Amino acid sequence: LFKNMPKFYPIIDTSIIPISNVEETSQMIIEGGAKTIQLRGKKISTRKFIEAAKIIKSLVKKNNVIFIINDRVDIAMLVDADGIHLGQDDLPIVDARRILGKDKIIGISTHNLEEAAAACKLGADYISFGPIFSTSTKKDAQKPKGIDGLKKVREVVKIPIAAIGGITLENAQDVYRAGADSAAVISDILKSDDIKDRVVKFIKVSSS
Ligand code: 3NM
Repeated sequence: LFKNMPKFYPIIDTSIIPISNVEETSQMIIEGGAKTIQLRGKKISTRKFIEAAKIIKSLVKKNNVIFIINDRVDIAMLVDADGIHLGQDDLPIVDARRILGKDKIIGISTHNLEEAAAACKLGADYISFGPIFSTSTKKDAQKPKGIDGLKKVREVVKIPIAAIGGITLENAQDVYRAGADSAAVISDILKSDDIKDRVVKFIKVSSS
């Protein structure tokens, strides 16, 4: 289980931030007070993914920030990340667990009650659920599930839930009220003119 999952879960997506900005962006996110960071690189080369992962690892290590890598179990092992985040079409949870062992965090994206229940049964440490609101970041995202969709999942899922998809500073409070343990955010952070300040504000909302 992802115990004490941070309530704010920023994701550095290399389709929005070029590799050359990964270091500065991570630094801003950490200085803003985030306690976890995920690296997501859907279309970059393996070499570039590794480069970005090593940059973030060196920063999180100094700052006691939890580091989760999207999809690439091999790269998570290589840089000794704290865990991975899997998609429904990525490595199955059970196989990822066999490779990573019991001490690494394994999260998985879910989009309905069935996927959420299966994730729990298979030993995920947390799930993400979404998209809550409409998003243009994930091109193949499903129809928004809304706050009501989130509440329904909350009713049946005991493990931590990170709400994702279209979450902004303005609507973050709504996902916490609906029972999300965490709010996972890409564009509202990465497209901000002042990333550090935006993170500070998110953390303020998450702890109010
Ligand atoms: N996964 P933003 S929605 C990466 O529904 C991702 O599983 C989703 O980006 C899901 O915060 C999404 O910019 C995109 O909306 C989140």
